[in-house]
Amino acid sequence: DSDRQTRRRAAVETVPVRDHSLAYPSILASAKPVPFQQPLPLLTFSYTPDRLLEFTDSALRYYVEPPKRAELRYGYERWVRRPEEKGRLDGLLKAVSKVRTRMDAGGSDGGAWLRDVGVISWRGVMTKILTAPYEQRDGWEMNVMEVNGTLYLEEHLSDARLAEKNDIVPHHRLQSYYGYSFESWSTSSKSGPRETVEGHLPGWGGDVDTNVQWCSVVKTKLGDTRIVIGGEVDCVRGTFTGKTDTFVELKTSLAIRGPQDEAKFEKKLLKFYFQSFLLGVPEIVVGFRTPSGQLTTLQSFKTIEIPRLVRGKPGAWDPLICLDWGYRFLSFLKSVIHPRYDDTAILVGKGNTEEANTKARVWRVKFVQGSGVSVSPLD
Ligand code: 0WD
Ligand code: CA
Repeated sequence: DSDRQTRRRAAVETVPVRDHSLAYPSILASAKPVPFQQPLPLLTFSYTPDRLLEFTDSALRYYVEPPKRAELRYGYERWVRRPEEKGRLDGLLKAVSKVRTRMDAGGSDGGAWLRDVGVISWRGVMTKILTAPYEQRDGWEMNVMEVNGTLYLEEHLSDARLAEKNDIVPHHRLQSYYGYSFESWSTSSKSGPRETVEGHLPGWGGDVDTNVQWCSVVKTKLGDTRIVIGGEVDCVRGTFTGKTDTFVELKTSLAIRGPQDEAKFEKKLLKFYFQSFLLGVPEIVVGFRTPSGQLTTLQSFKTIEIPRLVRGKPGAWDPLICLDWGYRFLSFLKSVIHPRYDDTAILVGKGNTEEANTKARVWRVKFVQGSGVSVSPLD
C-alpha cells in the first residue's frame, strides 16, 4: 500500500509553469527542442444542422474572397446557435473507431498504430495545453481518462461555468457572431466562383448555423508520444486533396491602430498558430474589422512563418517553449496516471489484472494561470 500512498502524493503535486512564463529569457536557453511530427489526416467528418455526425464531407466549405467592407453584423438575427456543450469526446471517439474499422478492413497495420496511441483529444484542448506557459488570463480544467495505456483528454466545464458561457452579455455574443459571419462571407458550399444565395446580399455564403461543422482527425507525434487530434476546419482553398495542404483557418480581429494593438495581436497569434499547427492547417486568413463589425482588410498568414513574425517583438513568444512544456506536461500526466499493470489491480482492489486493466479511471487536471497544473483522481 505504500505504492498507493506514493501515487496519491504524486497526484496532487503541482508542476510549476511559472518559470516558463516569467523567466522567459532563461527558459529560452533551457528549452529542449521536442520534435512534433507533421500531422497526417486519418479521416474527415461532418456535423449536420441536426447535429448528427456523419462520415461525409457535407459540411466542407470552399474559400472565396469576401466582399470589400462586408458587414459582419449581417444575419445576426437568423443565427442558429448551438448551445454551449461540455466538450465531450463522443464525436471524436466515434471517428477513431471508424478509423480503426477502416484500417482493419484495409489490412494495413494502422490498427496496431492506433493501439499504441498515447493521447486522444480535441484540438482545442491540445491548444490550451501547449499555450499554457503564456496564459495569464484564464485557467482551465480537464478530465483525463486512462484506458489501456491511452490517455483521453476532455475539457471540464463546471455546470456554473457552462451556464455562464451560455449567458454571455449581448455585446460579447455579437462579437463572437462576427467570427462566424466572416466564415459565411468567406466561404461557399461549392468550389469555384461563389454562387449567389437567393434573397441575400451579394457575397453572403448563407445564414450561420453553428451546429454545422466540418472536422478532420489527424495523427501526429510529440516527442515519442503518438497523438490523435480532431478539430474543426473552416474551409479549403481550391479543392480538398484528402491531405491538410489546402486547409484554411479563418479568424477575425480588431483592426490594428497602434503599437499597443499590434502587441495584443501578436499575443493572439500564439493561439492562432498552435490551433492551426496542431491539425496541420497551413494557412490562416485574418479579417480585420472595425469595432462595429465592418471588414477593413484581409491578411493571409502562412502558419509556419508566424513564429518568425513575432520573434523579438513586444508580444513575443517561442513555440519551442510550448512544445517543451507540452511534452513535460504529458510526461507528468503519464507518470501520475499510468498505473503499472500490477498497481492497477491494487488500486481497484482486484487480483485479476486483465479485468483491472480495462477499467477506466478519471482524473481531474487543473491549470492555474501563471502558476501550474495539478492532477488528482476523481473518486
Ligand atoms: O463546447 C465546447 N466547450 C467544446 C466543443 C470544447 C471542445 C470541443 N468542442 C467541439 C467543437 O465544437 C467541435 O465540434 O469539439 C469539436 C472540435 O473542436 P476544436 O476544433 O477542438 O475546437 P477549437 O479549436 O476550440 O475551436 C475551433 C472552432 C472555433 O473557431 P475559432 O476560429 O473561433 O477558434 O470551433 C468553433 C469555433 O468556430 N467552436 C465552437 N462553436 C460553438 N460553440 C465552440 C463552441 N463552444 N467551440 C469551438
Ligand atoms: Ca475560425
